Amino acid sequence: MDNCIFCKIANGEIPSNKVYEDEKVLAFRDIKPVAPVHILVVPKKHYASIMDIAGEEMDITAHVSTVIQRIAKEEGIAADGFRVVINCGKNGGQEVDHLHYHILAGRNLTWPPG
Ligand code: DGP
Repeated sequence: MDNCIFCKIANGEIPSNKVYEDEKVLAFRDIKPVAPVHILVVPKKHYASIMDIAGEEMDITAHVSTVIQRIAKEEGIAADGFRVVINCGKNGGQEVDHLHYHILAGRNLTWPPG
């Protein structure tokens, strides 16, 4: 999508610190990390948010879960644990309107979030 920063990162127009890539997703390190490990997993297809995925395309969510498992093993964060966050909309604190999953790890994350 025009003028979408994560579309531009996904297609290589804007560089990123890449962690994993396949034909459907790109994972890269967050530019403003809030934890020692802060990775974003982004479907290459533009979905404005989790609410924008049509029922027949929902297999992307299973694929992202598989990618998250793989990254957790490769980053060495599976044993100590981590958090996966999808911010959605205004109250969810979503700033970039292209669906992305935050993987946060490397410190004890508090609950509830702010
Ligand atoms: P959210 O609030 O869930 O929409 O989070 C957006 C995240 O995206 C935020 O943690 C900062 C990150 N981000 C924004 N622009 C860029 C960028 O150009 N490169 C990278 N690597 N991360 C970005």
